[in-house]
Amino acid sequence: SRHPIVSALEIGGVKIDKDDVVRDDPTNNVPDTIFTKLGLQLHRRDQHPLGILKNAIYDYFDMNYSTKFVKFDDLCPIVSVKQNFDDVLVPADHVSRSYNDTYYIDAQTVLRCHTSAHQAELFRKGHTHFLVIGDVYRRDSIDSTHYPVFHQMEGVRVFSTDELEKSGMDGTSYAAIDLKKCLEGLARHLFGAVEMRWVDTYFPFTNPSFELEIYFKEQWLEVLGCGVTEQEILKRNGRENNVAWAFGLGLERLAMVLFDIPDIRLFWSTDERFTCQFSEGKLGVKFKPFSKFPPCYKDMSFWISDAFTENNLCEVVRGITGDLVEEVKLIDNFTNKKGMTSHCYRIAYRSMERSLTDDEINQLQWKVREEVESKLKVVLR
Ligand code: FA5
Ligand code: MG
Repeated sequence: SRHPIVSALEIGGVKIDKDDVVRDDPTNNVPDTIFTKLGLQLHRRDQHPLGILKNAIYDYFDMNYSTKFVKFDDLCPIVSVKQNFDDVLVPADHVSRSYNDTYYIDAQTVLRCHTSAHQAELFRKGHTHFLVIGDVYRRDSIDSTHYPVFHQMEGVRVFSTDELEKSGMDGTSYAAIDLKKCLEGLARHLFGAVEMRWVDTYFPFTNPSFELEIYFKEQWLEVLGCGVTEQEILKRNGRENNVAWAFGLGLERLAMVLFDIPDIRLFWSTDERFTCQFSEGKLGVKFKPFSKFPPCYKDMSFWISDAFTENNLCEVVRGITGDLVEEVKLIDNFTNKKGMTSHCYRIAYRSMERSLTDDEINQLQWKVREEVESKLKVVLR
């Protein structure tokens, strides 16, 4: 493996023993491939595109606000279910809480799926202007813009009652306008001119809520979610009379646009031909692909069972192929007269670093077929 296999590590003052984490516990769904990512903290490397981007965002906030945004980039990614979900008002039946979407260490402990997991505690500590940067974890689909470990930056600003009064506006409208201004300014700071648009959306912890999309490679790419903080969160954490905004941005997504990085797997590459292209403080250097290797496609059809989910499929594929898988895509889906449903998935294999042999790919595909059948209780066709 290219990554250090750790058995014990300490992050943000919390000690984690691998033997405690990866064990035969039905409430634990953290595979080894994910565990080995803990503690790597790509966002704290000043030469890495994510570190360069983080520092550029820090600069923007330092330059534009007289009140300093306090920065946290070393908070432990292992958090309680309460921190990750309850504290930000995620309803008890929300899909994001499921074992299909989130990595659970045990029934009460998860790998944070967003940096919003730290909002409540930082409000309680009295912070009014803060940024939280960290690795976050999600069971998700596989393509060039999704990876099960990625990085987010949370930004939160609490307005003083004084400022709100002076504005003469209602607090929510005032905060929403200020939030959009702040993030549009950030986009200009990072990109200069770029095509972007706001989309209304829903988050349990903000109202109203928005997403910002940037036009990249002939598509709209979602780069962040944000909104005006739900009053209930402020109230519970000692800010009864305040109004606040919050955003959570996907660092990889922004870095892909900024540095022209075509595939999210590259952020994990230790290949010098990747790493040597970036240097501290240099924003927007365009990445030059060291060579283009062709993808190889393999299709696989099976009758699904009720318990089948695409996230489970993706995890099996990722577990076998590691970063050699580029995309897993449903290309056919039908139900026969007996009510049996068939799915056909197309798997794209491609290495970012070398060309793969037919033999190598065929062997991977056979292993994938075997494990998909045995682990996911589907019937191959
Ligand atoms: C959130 O995670 C909210 N916590 C953001 C937020 C914070 C909203 C504060 C309001 C207030 P969402 O699930 O949409 O939202 O993720 C935020 C961003 O993370 C996305 O816009 C995207 O840029 C990035 N992202 C999401 N999933 C992935 C993934 N699998 N791989 C890479 N980036 C991802
Ligand atoms: Mg989203």
